[in-house]
Amino acid sequence: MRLKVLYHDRCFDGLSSAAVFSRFYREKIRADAEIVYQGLAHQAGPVFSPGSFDGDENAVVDFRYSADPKLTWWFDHHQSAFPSELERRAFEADRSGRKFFDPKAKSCTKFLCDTVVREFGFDAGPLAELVHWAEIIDGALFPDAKAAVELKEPALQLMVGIEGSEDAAQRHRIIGDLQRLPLAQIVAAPYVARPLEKLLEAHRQNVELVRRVATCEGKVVLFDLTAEGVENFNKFIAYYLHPEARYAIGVTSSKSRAKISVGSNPWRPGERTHDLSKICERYGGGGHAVVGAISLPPGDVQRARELARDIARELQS
Ligand SMILES: [Mn+2]
Repeated sequence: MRLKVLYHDRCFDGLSSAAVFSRFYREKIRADAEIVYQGLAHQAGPVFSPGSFDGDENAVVDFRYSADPKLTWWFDHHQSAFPSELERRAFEADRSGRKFFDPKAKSCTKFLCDTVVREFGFDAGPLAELVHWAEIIDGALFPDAKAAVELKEPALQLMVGIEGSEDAAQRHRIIGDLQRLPLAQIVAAPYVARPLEKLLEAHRQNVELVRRVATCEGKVVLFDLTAEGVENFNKFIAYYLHPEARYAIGVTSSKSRAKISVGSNPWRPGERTHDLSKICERYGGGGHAVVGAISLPPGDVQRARELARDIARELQS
C-alpha cells in the first residue's frame, strides 16, 4: 500500500506537517504503508501536475486544495488555499472527514496535529518539540530580533537548512528524521550540517552587508543591496541592527526583477501608523498591513531606489 504525501517544499512548516502526518498515518491508519514524498512550490499555471496523485492514498499538507477525487487527505491554513470557487465548493461538499482547513491557524503543523489528536486519538507527545517550533517559525512568533537573526536554536538553524536546501532527497530524509529524532540531533547530522555551514556563512555575510549599507533616519531603516546582487536575506536583520526602527525598506535586484521590500518592526507593533499594503499597491505592489513589496522590471533599479526613498520619506512623517 502506497501513501503519497505532497507538502509545501523548502518550508519548515511544510516538512514538519509531512512528518506529523506520516507518523500519524503509520500509527493510526496503516502501519505497513510505503510513504512517498513530493514537494510543491508556488508557481504560475496549474497547482498540481498530472500524475501528482498516483498513490493508493494521496495527502496534501500545508498547500492548496484539489477537487481531484484521488486526493484523500488534506490539511491547510493558507488564505489562498482554494485556487478557484470550484475547489472551495468541492471542499465544502466533502463528507470524508479527512479534509481540514483553518485559515486562522498559525502553523499547519499544529493545526494538523491538534486535529488528528481530536479526531483519531493520535498520541502527539513525542512530537511536542517539533510542533512548538513550527508554530513559532510559521507564525513569526520569535521572542526578539536577536533570536531571529543569531539563529542559535537548532530549530532555527534547521529552518535555514530547509529553506536553502538544493536537494530533494535531503529534504525527504529530514521529513523521516523529524518523525523520531530531536531537532538538535538532526541539525548535527552530517547530511544536514555540511550544506548548512555554507548557508549560515552567507547569512552572516548578509548581516555584515546590511550593517555597512543601512541608514536609519526618523525610525525608518533604508538599505540597498542591488550592488551586491543579494536577493534573499533574513527580513529581521534590519531590526536586529536598528532595534529602534519602526520600518525597514530594502532594495534588491535579480535577473527577474528589481524589488522594494517594505516591513514594519514586529517587536514594536504599537508604533506602526501606516498600512504598508496600501502604500505598495499605489506603486503596483501588494502585501499585508504589516509587510509589503513592489516588483519592477529587472532594468528599473534606479527607479526602485527612487521609490524606496519616496516611501521612506512618507513613513517618516
Ligand atoms: Mn504553513
